[in-house]
Amino acid sequence: MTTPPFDIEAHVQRLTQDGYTIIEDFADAAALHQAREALAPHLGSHHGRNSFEGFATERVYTLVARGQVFERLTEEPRLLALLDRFLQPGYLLSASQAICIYPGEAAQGVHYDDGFYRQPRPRPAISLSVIGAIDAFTDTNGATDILPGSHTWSDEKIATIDPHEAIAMMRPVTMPAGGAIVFQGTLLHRGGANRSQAPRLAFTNQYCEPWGRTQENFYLGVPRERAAAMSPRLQDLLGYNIWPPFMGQVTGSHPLKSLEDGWIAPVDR
Ligand SMILES: O=C(O)CCC(=O)C(=O)O
Repeated sequence: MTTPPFDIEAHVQRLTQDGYTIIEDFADAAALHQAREALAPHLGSHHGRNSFEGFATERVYTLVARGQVFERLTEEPRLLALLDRFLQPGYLLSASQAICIYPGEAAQGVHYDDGFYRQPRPRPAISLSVIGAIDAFTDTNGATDILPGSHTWSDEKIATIDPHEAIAMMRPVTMPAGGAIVFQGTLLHRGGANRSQAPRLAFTNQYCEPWGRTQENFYLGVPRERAAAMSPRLQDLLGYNIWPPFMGQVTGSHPLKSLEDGWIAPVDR
């Protein structure tokens, strides 16, 4: 079976109009297998600490540093080509995690991913998110629920809409294993309730404008040797670059210098 060519303009149009788009063949079977293997040691030991993380949900943070498969998924060329159309050059990886929603989990609170930047809406998204299905997303297993078109809503509309009406407008993103939804940081959504008998495993990354503070502090979370071994594009996404004229400098130097062998912070000399 041949895969249809990637129609970037159609994806850009859907992201612009509806606030989301789906790449059905985002990860192939080999990548899914590698993702499961890489995640296995980290799953089965803990649950979320609050209703947002999900009491019957397991999250594995700093995913980008937990296996080469996640490095590849983080810099997937079609995804980056889409992000290039919405975020300024130099955009950053803001969050990277696996989310396993177990049977019995309730639906998450409705939210939008760039809400913590606290800038008035309507406005362009400050981040974009990708959620990839390692298990197929079905009507019952906790598929992400989205509210199409809500990326354009004002603060007032979000504050005043009847919550029942908003929830009635939501729809689950059903997609095969390997599919991924890409959506604007302004789109209302939630992790769905898992009413099935099996877990729902997904990976998700968020990418933010180059001037924004990232959710995860990857300088501390990703070991320096691991960051040094990553591709230049990933190093850039992790913040090892300058956003002109000098955001991101390290004691007056380019941050990539800090990944060189034997580098010691000059403050100690
Ligand atoms: O797991 C999901 O489907 C969505 C999770 C989510 O939106 C979040 O944690 O911010």
